[in-house]
Amino acid sequence: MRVLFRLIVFFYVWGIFTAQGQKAEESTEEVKIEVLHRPENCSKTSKKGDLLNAHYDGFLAKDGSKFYCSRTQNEGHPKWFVLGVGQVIKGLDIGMMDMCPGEKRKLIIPPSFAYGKEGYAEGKIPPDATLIFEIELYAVTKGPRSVETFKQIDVDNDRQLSKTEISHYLKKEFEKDEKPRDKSYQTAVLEDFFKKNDRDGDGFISSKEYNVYQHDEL
Ligand SMILES: [Ca+2]
Ligand SMILES: [Ca+2]
Repeated sequence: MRVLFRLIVFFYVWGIFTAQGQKAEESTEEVKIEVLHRPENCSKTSKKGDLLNAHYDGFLAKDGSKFYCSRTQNEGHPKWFVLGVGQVIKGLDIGMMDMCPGEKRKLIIPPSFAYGKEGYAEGKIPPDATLIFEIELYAVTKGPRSVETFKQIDVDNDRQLSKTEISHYLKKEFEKDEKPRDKSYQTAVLEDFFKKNDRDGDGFISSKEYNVYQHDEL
């Protein structure tokens, strides 16, 4: 209890201290999330490891100038990225959790969750910049290493994947593919998969070895 109390005091004092130190900047060190639009039907929301498809515009908080617009890139196609694994800046990883397809958000991201003291010259972001993102999320899909996929492959449900189970899964996946693949190709993929993922070399892929994103549900 005493430790907890001290921690609370510490964060309280630290909060006052940083608030005074940053009078000019409004941001306390957290990502602010403003939901601009949330669809009525929202059956699934984004989680760590999901593959997201979104458009976003980025602005500098200090003067509102736009430094990024996904609509002007890649022929206007929305961006795909995996959530929560550091493919995007930390502020986006945090601010895009629990979003449903069709939702729009505005995020205010302090420098410590964006490009920090260094800034990002290539992206025209100055040091210590607070960023504002306007996001429209189109799709949330299970990432390649999702819990669901693991369970689907693990036919005997012993929480590890044998070569037979993976080979069976690959065969089905390849059958869905439009281009037929021969057996040697499948074997090569399987061998390569084990070489890269069976880190303790026991001939099975454990949930931990499979799940590069360390889902906590497994
Ligand atoms: Ca198994
Ligand atoms: Ca293993």
